[in-house]
Amino acid sequence: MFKKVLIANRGEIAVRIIRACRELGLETVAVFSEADRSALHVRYADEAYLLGPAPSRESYLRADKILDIAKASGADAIHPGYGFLAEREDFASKCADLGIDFIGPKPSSIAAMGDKGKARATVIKAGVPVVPGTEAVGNMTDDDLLRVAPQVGFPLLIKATAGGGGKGMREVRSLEEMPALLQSARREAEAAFGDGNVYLEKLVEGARHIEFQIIADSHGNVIHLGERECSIQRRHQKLLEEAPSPFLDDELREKMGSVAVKAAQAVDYVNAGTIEFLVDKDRNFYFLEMNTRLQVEHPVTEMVTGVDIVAEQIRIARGRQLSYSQEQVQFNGHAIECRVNAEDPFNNFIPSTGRITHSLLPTGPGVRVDTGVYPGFEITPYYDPMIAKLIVWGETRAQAILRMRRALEEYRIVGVRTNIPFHQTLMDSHRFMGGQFDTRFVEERFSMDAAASESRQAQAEIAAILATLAAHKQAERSAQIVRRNERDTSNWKWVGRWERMHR
Ligand code: MV4
Repeated sequence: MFKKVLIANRGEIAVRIIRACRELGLETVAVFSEADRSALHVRYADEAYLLGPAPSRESYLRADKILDIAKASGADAIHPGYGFLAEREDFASKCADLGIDFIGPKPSSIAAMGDKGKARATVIKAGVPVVPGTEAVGNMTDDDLLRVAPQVGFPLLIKATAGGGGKGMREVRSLEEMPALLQSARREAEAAFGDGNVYLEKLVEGARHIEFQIIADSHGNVIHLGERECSIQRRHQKLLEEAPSPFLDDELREKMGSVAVKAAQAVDYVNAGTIEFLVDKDRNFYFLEMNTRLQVEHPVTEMVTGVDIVAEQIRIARGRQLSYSQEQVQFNGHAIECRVNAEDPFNNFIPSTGRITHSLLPTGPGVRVDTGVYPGFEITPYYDPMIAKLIVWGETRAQAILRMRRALEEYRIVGVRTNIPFHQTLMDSHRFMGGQFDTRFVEERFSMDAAASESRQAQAEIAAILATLAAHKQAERSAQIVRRNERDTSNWKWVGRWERMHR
């Protein structure tokens, strides 16, 4: 059983993983680039080793150097975090070859889900619904694709087999425009992944992006920890996630959750993973892809389930059984995460770099901040612009929104521009408050200008409305301490009895 974990990552997620290791009494080894000499994850770990120059390809993507450091430092496990080497089948196998435990899924599961065409075929066999489209595995020629396109139906999407993140994706409205779009999709996929292979899916319009957290142990136990609503994104970059989704009820949650478990089982999945679904207006849901890693937005699931997902990952990698059965997983309240990025929301979200001179973190009831930066740290252009995740918990969605508004107001970061004003505007948007949004919301229906002109008076009114809504929801809940069907009389009579009993 391993005792020393190398964290093959940087920033907030490296710090998050080191925290879990510390609680479990495990020693930690950090790795860092020349730009990250004074980074928080380096200070926080027991030991730290230089990888190389700032660019990822010369540092955090150097699998060979990371494995050398693991051997030299006596680390007997590696946690890859997200991004970088997290979903590289060859890296996971190399760890195994060297007798180092990879805290993540088996290489074969990474490979099976990494090829999106293969993933589709695999989950279809397991009875998981996918968007209608091509079902053949392997390379299809343009002629093949043009022949089946009318059967799939228009509008459709060309997607890259090696894909993810919307790269190499093209919307096709008619057969006539398809040859040119095939060519540009293949070119983009080839440039991004070194693989120009593509497949087709019918376009699902106005869909929400809802994903399920899975955890699975090496003894065959697989459970889900509910869903995260991830529709608030811009150019395929998520900006806010919440749990539960305001769009699901218990029945649909149970149905999608058991399908998510089936999809994970289809690739013999072990450790933490995520099943992504599209959910259309009529509540039809379709498997999109599986992310075979810990995700950025895992904290919202932790907040509503009480499960420490990173600690579970470590326990699973040590060969232990899951700490929970599906029945033991209870959902409590509502959590929202805002990704705080060093970018200017008033200037087309262009990245902002520089030294953070001052910062004041929000705290207080129901507030969690996961960050990898501190005053004095310099934000460089080499890595992802995300500098912190602000996560809040509330008993209801309305209370969580009120808390997020309060926490965003408390948050001070001086030295770089951040997207905090974007999140503040979002918290005041009626559509967001009402849960009425899909994946097009930020790009098509949201504007920073409209909000900038809104008066403070209007903002105060919104706060009052939300507070009333939160209070109402709470009153409603206290009137429903006994479940609806188990009660033999009306809510009002029941509340009367309850009050008499407690006089
Ligand atoms: C889709 C879709 C509509 N119909 N597939 C975008 C990235 C990739 N992971 C899958 N994506 C989509 N696939 C069908 N058949 C719409 C999207 C999509 C999307 C999905 C999730 C989150 C944000 C999105 C934004 C635009 C489009």
